[in-house]
Amino acid sequence: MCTTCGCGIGQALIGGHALQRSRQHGGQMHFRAREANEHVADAGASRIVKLEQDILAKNNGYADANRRYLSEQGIFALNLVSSPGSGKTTLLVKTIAALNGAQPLAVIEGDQQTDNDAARIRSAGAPAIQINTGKGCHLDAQMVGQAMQQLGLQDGSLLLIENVGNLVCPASFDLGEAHKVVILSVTEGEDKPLKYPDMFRAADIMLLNKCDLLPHLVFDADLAIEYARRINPQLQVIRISATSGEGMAEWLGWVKDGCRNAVAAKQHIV
Ligand SMILES: Nc1nc2c(ncn2[C@@H]2O[C@H](COP(=O)(O)OP(=O)(O)O)[C@@H](O)[C@H]2O)c(=O)[nH]1
Ligand SMILES: [Mg+2]
Repeated sequence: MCTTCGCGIGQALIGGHALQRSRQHGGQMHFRAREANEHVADAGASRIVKLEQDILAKNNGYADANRRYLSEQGIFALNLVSSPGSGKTTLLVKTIAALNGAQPLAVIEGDQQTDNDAARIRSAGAPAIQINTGKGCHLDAQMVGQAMQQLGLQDGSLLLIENVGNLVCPASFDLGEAHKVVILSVTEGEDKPLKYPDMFRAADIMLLNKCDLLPHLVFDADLAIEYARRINPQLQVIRISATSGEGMAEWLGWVKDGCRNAVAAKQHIV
């Protein structure tokens, strides 16, 4: 359970044969105790829903401020979300190398502990701020706003935000980014979009990473994409390999278009 956002508390459904058997074999006392507990749980759940709404409303205020600032500076911000280990930092390092100084950019790294990823980004030649969320399972807009101030972003920059590796909570938290980019790697199984639909609904683009490993795995890439589009029919998909470079040109083209559009939109504001 998430101890910072309280996400999902009271919403769990526990089912299956084992539970039905235990209900049938449970005595009357046990059943009554369950009902009483359920009432307490209902009251608690409604308080938690209110708490969740308050947390998200507060976050949305900070996200709006971030978005306003980003659009006024012509900054294109992407929020990279995925399970741990799908290849976010590797992709960022390769993206920084491919852009080769032609595009001003900066990175905000989110992890529960360590500044390993920020160190990897700095070694690749880009400024990076590490946010450690401790028990927290996601970045929020206030943290990102503070990190943006510390970075002192140049106008017309690309801002790459690597969220905490988690396919659940980061879906709910708007950081003020232009797009959420969900990364699904081919080692994770085709069904993740169905199991974690909120994230695939919240994203505008999915990078199907580690495609270099497909010859060695039992993984149906077409099926994974079909599942993702079942959740989000508008989802754009690029098949990539951050290590072999497959699909990187298409990804970089998409990023550069976004940067150009952000700068053009800024000129409209002024
Ligand atoms: N084969 C293969 N491995 C990859 C690829 N991208 C990342 N990896 C590996 O996946 C592991 C996790 O990568 P990392 O970038 O740290 O993932 P993150 O936790 O999402 O930031 C590392 O061992 C990477 O070398 C890829 O495209 N192909
Ligand atoms: Mg990482």
